[in-house]
Amino acid sequence: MSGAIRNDWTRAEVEALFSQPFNDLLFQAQTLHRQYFNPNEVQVSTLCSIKTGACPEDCAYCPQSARYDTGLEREKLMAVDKVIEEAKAAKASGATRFCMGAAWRSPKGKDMPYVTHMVKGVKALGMETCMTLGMLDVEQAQDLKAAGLDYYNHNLDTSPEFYGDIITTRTYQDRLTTLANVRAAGMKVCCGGIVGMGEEESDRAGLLLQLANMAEHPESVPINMLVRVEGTPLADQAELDPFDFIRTVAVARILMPASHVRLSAGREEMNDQMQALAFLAGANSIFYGEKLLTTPNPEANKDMQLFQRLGIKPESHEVHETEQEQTEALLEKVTEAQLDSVFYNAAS
Ligand code: SAM
Ligand code: DTB
Ligand code: SF4
Repeated sequence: MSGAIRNDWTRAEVEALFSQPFNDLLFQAQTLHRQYFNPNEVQVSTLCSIKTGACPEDCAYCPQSARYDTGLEREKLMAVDKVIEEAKAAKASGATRFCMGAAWRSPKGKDMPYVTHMVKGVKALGMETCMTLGMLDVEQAQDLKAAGLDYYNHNLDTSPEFYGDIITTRTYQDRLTTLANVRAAGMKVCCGGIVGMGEEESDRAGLLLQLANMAEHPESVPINMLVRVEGTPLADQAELDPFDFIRTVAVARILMPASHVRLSAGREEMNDQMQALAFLAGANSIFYGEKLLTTPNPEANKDMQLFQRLGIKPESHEVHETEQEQTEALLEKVTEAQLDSVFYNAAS
């Protein structure tokens, strides 16, 4: 295994990686990981749900779909200044990237001024910005890029073959089109999926094959373990074998050696040993803070204790002077008056 970046993986190669003995797979993943990254650093992102619940889509895993009774309280789009306060708190507790998520099929025209102000305000704090707002058209992607958005998260979730069992309201191709629009606008891509939805190993291989054969690998690859939420169609899904989750992380690391692989949702149900194995398999990013979007995540100090026990340091995000100057200029445009007036009230 040379460690070169490849975009021509075959299904047989990916399935062979999954079939290896666990120790061989982990050794290979960790060896490659060390060619591209400091193995003792983990990137830290914090999530913020800027618009919660009442989503028209039918994603079978999701507590925010309006179609399932999950007892979730719906919330309107957050005010811009509140989002910036949350970002400041996330920065103070050590996050370098702030990821804003909305339970939308796609943003509407009237939403765009608010979300672009959020990007400008968070960027001005010197943090990396990420958003996940559903499908984007070409123009929306360009507007977000112009506002300074660094990353856009849009997951493929699973293999093309299993996808129709999980979501019927948007197609796999819709997702690929959004990802193409994000790339064309010049943003970094955050794209991954969920393990533990009842898929076969061949579906995990199918998802990773899609990601690894993109013309450019996603810079960030979130691997979520299904959070089984009462009221969703997947609430009673059988528990996943933890080693199958770790295998998926390891194969992602081998296929996309220069990408950050994020140990994403599901950490609340993982013990410290499992998380340590995920880091050994090549995961080098986490969501940090006691809430994901709507479900619990380990408390920040518990994560810091784990980092300390494992000798892991949070990866720093160097803000270069020119970048800082640019963001300060952006902040000047987001005047106090604008922030105060941007109190968005329409339910969307
Ligand atoms: N509405 C937007 C969309 O779907 O594109 C953005 C937010 S959505 C909550 C972002 C991602 O969170 C989904 O694509 C899915 O991978 C992940 N997710 C949602 N619910 C989850 C759950 N119960 N367990 C694990 N991952 C989940
Ligand atoms: C991703 O892949 N996982 C995050 C983020 N991208 C937006 C979301 C996880 C959501 C878990 C369920 C919830 O908290 O609502
Ligand atoms: Fe809506 Fe996103 Fe949840 Fe699907 S995953 S129901 S699009 S919030």
